[in-house]
Order: sequence, then C-alpha cells, then structure tokens
Amino acid sequence: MMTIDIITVVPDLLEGPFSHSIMKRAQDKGLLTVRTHNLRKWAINKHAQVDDYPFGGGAGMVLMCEPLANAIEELQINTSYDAIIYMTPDGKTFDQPMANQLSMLQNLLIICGHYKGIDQRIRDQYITMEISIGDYVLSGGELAAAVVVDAIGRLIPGVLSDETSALTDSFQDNLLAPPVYTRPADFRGMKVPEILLQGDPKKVEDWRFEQSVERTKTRRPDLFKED
Ligand code: 6GU
Repeated sequence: MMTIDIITVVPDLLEGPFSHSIMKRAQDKGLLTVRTHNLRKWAINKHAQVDDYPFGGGAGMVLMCEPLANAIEELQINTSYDAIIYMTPDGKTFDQPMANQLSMLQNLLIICGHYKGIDQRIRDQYITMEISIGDYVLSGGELAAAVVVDAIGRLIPGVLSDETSALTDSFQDNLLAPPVYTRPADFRGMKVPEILLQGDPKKVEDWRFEQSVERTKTRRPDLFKED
C-alpha cells in the first residue's frame, strides 16, 4: 500500500486526475491512497494568507514558511515520509527510472508551489527531492504532481490488470512501444500487418521488437545513446 499526500493551494486541480480509470482502480483496490491538503488550512491569519511579496522586490508572490512548515510537520505526526518532494521547473527532470524508483516507496509527500514558488528555507529544511516534468513552465505544480502520481501509481504491483503490461511500456527498456491494431483487420482498405493475424507468438514478439527498434531510431535516436 502506497500513500501520497499532496499539499496545494488549489486542491480542486487534483480532484479529477485521480478519480478515474487506473488511478481510481488503484485506490478502490486499496493499493494507493492519494490525499490532497489545502495549504489554506494552515494559513497564518484570518485573511487565509499563505503567500507574501518577495524580499528584494520583483513580480509574483512566494508561499510563506509558516503555513508550509506547519502543514508538513502536522502531516509528519501521522506519517513517516520516504521522500518529501517539491514540484518545481528547476528540479530533476522526471523520467521512467525515477517513476520506477518512487513506485517502490511507501509514503510520499508532494508539495505544489504556485506563483513564484516557495520560500527557499522550506526547500533547505524539509524537501528531499525536487522534480520537474520537463523544460517548460506551468502556472503551478499541481498538473506536474498529477503526472508524477499517475506514472508512479500505475507501477504499483496489482494496479494494472495485466501485471506485465508496465514492463512493455515505452521507455522501460529505452525503446518506444511498437504500433498496435485492433478490429477490423481491414479498415477502408488499410490492412493490419499479416504477422499479427497469424497467431505465432514468437513471430509477433520478434516483429514488435523490430518495430520498436525502428520507431526509436527514427523518432528518438537519443534514447540509443543513453547508458
Ligand atoms: Cl514541477 N512546476 C511548474 N510550475 N512548472 C513546471 C514543472 C513543475 N515541471 C515543468 N514545468
């Protein structure tokens, strides 16, 4: 059983992503618990303040220390986290090996920044891992957190109906997935490759591997250069 707590100022943004399909099934099966926590619950005053102007000036607001520290420390009373993750565009770029590693942990705490981010002292004091999902800027960490939780959640044993299906994903072996087809075998004259209809599993496996290699060469030659 994996537990993921998420601290955010926009919990509504995280309502949808985990309420459907595979993430819903993972939670219904008791394999994954995702809990979102509204940072405003730990606001410092009656104005529900959680952010303030940056020292030194400049545009945007910064999430303040006190609400975040109090939120993290309150959650830590009940849960010992294996990682406290801050979602930020200057973090380490998320990839499949990171998803694989995180999926083996028990308890994760994810902090979503907004505006100009969170006070650096929170990062220094509490954060054990900083993750970006790519080289572009989102208006907050929530959508990025949803991506990370989805990628991790589907890897938890028992979540996917066919437990091997995560092993055949693109990137698990640095190869892109091969093309797939379903009925009809002839769609407007466009035919499914013969080999897939013949029922020889060995030939199908070889064909899929060749297609994966071909696809990777043409679309993502960079994947061959890794490790
Ligand atoms: Cl994790 N947060 C934000 N705000 N933007 C991003 C990101 C995270 N990853 C890529 N862009």
